[in-house]
Amino acid sequence: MHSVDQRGNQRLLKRWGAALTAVLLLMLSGCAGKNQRAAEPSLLLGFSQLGSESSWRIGNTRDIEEKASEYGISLMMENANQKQENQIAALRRFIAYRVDVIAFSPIVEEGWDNVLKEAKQAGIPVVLVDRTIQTEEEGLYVCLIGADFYQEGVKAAQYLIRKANRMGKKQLNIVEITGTEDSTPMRRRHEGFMDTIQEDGRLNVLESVNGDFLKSRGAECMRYLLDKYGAEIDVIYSHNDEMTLGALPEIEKAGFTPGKDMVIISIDGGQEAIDILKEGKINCIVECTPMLGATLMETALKLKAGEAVEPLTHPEEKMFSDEDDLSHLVPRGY
Ligand code: GYE
Repeated sequence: MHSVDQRGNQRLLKRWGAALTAVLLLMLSGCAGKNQRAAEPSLLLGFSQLGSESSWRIGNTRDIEEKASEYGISLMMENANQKQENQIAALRRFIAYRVDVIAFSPIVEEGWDNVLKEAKQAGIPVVLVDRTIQTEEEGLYVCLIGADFYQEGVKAAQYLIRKANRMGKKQLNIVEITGTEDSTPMRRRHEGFMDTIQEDGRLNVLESVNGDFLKSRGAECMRYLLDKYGAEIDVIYSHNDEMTLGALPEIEKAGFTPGKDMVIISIDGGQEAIDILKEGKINCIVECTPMLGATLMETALKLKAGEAVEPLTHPEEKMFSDEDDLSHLVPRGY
């Protein structure tokens, strides 16, 4: 026989026990859910990065890695160290691995048909990031997420026309240091610039040389141009910050003040170049943002779900120059 008190205590214990079991079960099921999610990510994305040639590229790689983890996407990232053959090999590994979506930043525009046909046969959608490609066959990739490089060239030229007006000169001699041969940004930044300055009789291009988007090559190109043209050079149009950063010390070593004796125009807008723009040694930087990761992840998720995606996405881009108040610029993040 139990007393009334004893029965009451037992009932209380039972109730607490049940509550405790429920809480434990809930916690366990929560853990299982999490483990399950970690073991089975929503999507496997293979991304072939072209290299590590610039702070733009390093910022782009970091952004894609960060956004993949934010979106719960499992990322296979491969770096091709500036070689197309390494990128093709990476794409083949992604196909063999049967990833859900392939994305890559093509180093050059031509030469992708075969490997992309293999991806198509395997039923794996391909997204181009940053640069585009030329193919003989249509439908070898789904979409492109990247900047409007032609417009970047136009903006650089429009700045120069305004600068020429302010300088009041009859003629300005330009040297151009271009990016990687046969790459989209090299081709379009050149075309946009040339098409725009064509309308202005004062602007004269002395020579275009190839700097491969590299700082060391930017310095080499600048030494060559200074040897050949010296004080004749009024303007340097460089296709990226890295080459600009290589060229500036050479200009100074040759006895000229960049930003004053020579107008310096660059593209990208990484922190180091922006700081030099603020010092006055660069006159204008056309922004090219490497932050393409979020759009890539959203696109990949849509493709996995069988939804339609935008065939072309250009990020919004600004310009920074000696025409602006740059004191409130937030840190660039690359
Ligand atoms: O401007 C340059 C990088 O393709 C937009 O490649 C990219 C370019 C960028 O190496 O710095």
